[in-house]
Amino acid sequence: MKNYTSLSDMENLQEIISEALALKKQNSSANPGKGKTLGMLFFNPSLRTRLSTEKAAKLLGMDVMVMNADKDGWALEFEDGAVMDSNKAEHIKEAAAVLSQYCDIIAVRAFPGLVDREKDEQDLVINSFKKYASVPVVNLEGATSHPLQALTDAITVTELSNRKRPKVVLTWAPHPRALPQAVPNSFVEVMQRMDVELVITNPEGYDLDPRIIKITPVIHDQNEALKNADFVYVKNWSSYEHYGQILNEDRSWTFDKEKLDLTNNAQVMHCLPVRRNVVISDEVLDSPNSVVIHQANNRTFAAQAVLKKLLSPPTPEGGDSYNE
Ligand code: AN0
Ligand code: CP
Repeated sequence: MKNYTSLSDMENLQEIISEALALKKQNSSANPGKGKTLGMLFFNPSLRTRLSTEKAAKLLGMDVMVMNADKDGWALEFEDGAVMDSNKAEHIKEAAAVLSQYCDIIAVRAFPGLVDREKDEQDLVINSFKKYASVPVVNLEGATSHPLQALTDAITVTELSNRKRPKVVLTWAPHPRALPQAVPNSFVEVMQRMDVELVITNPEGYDLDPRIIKITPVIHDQNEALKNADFVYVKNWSSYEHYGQILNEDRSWTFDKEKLDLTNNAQVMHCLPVRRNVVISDEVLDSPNSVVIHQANNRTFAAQAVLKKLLSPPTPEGGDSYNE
């Protein structure tokens, strides 16, 4: 594997889920990361991604350097050919090349602006690192995807499912701030690669990118969609159609006990951070149905499996080489 910036970088989902679960059982591992350094750049806040990825790297024997790039780094210019006479002090070309001298893997978090859809879809920060770094790049949540969260979610469903083809419902929930579509996009993409019955439910105007939805059913009646669900993944996102806007804050979409009662005693997932009693009620989050902490724990093993794969020597057949 050359990079992990999108789910499509991961050819064999089942293999990497098994690897992550084996690493989870193992507790410690051989040290494929000894003498190697992971550099993490955060352009936005994080709790889980930052700490679970650092922990994963250390479990593999790696050294870790973390920078809050938005606060501590030079303001970066991403435009090719820019005349840099304003507030941007450093070009991504030098920044990525220099980081590649210090790090064996570079991991980056950079949220979308949620104003200009075409611009966000270029995922400029992650893709520029990919273009100008000479080492593998890992997406720690970019403008349109969060593949490490999605791998975690696939691992969690695999681990906790007690039936052959569980019904998995992704439901929108209200939130006071405009949030990206990255988490639901990646969740849908990864579930489409699993043996599950996936249903998406959201209010009118909140349909995700049709290129992500593909043939997955979208039901605008939440109560209808929740029927017989074995897993419910709750998440807010801002409108894709009316890009970045909050069209409604309808609290009738909050996932509470009444909604849970419509399901097949579903296990309730959320990537966290979650706003209690807006997105999910206290009663549900504090009930045995909530698996959000179990899910957050799995972030470590997802990251460990991905970092391990990126550290493994290129295969002679090519494909996994990252030195071309
Ligand atoms: C972010 C989001 O929805 O993409 C990060 C989630 C992992 N959430 C918030 O900003 C609250
Ligand atoms: N789920 C997740 O990515 O959490 P953080 O934003 O805290 O990293």
